[in-house]
Amino acid sequence: MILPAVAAVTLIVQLPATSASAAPPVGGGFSGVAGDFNGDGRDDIVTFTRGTAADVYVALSNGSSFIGTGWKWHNYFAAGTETPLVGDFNGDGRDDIATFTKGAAADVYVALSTGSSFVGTGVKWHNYFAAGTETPAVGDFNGDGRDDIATFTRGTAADVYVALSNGSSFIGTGWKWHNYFAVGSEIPAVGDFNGDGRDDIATFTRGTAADVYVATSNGSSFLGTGWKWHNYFAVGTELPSVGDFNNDGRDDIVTFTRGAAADVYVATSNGSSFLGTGWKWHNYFAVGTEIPGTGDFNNDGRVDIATFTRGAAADVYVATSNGSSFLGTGWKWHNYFAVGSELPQPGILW
Ligand SMILES: [Ca+2]
Ligand SMILES: [Ca+2]
Ligand SMILES: [Ca+2]
Ligand SMILES: [Ca+2]
Repeated sequence: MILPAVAAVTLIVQLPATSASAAPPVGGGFSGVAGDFNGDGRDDIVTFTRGTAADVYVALSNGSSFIGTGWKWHNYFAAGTETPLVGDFNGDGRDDIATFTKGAAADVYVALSTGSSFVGTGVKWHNYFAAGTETPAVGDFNGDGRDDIATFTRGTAADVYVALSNGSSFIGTGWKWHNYFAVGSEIPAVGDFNGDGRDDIATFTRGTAADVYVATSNGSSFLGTGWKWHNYFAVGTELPSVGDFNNDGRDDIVTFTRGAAADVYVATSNGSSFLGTGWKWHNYFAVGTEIPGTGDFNNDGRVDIATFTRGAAADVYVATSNGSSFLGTGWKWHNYFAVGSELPQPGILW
């Protein structure tokens, strides 16, 4: 048991920051939305080593920093190249973790948070969901307080399937909630964009068109085809995500240019479209190939942003929302978390 763990740790430490960040991340996508693992209202951070060690570490927010180094909450979850995601699957107010094997098996496992660890090894919540190279996602699509799972086939089929949580498993196989959404290599995301308590879906075309479409949940399907909520957002290869940045109950969208500019733009939802073009909320955040994400880390109701340098430095920075911009440059909330090429959440990874 010790040998693989030691070998994996050694490999991670030896990876230089540049090559670690440049490595292809997941192949399937990470939403970039944080979880509150101890249920105190402040969003926390988690990192998955994957590989043979498959360790899961958590650091908890105290409102001004993430505390805990080497706090292992699970010692075997999301092995190999599985895709781990975060959500409150049993609706107890503490966010849990799920992992999707994808491929031919397409199994989905969940480990539930106790507030200080994730319990359960090999607890299968679905035995055929997000097959092949589909993109899984998490959200409460029927608004019952338990997070459910969705999967986007993308490509030419562009189907979207949902399986609903009953608190101990995900129910439904082949429940198609939309038959043409997130086409080709578009980037899908989940959020409650109209503020009715049910999570909806968005898709970002990126590139030169940079269109953003939304389909809203009615509790049993996603409505709307070609409903364009923004016509120029997340241009080129920018990384988009979602969050309620102004705390009006409707989820908004954010995009990170990264690179040398490292600009962060937001467009806010009015319930039927995203408003604002070129509204820069931060002018230097998530530099180069850092991994950004969103979460309400100080529990003031406004969703903030975080960025992970990974590599050998493994620093984590946060900028907090004041409702119209993100405040803080160089506010380091953790100095050693998500080392090498580990997969942190919140983290937008494509
Ligand atoms: Ca639900
Ligand atoms: Ca909704
Ligand atoms: Ca909002
Ligand atoms: Ca906040």
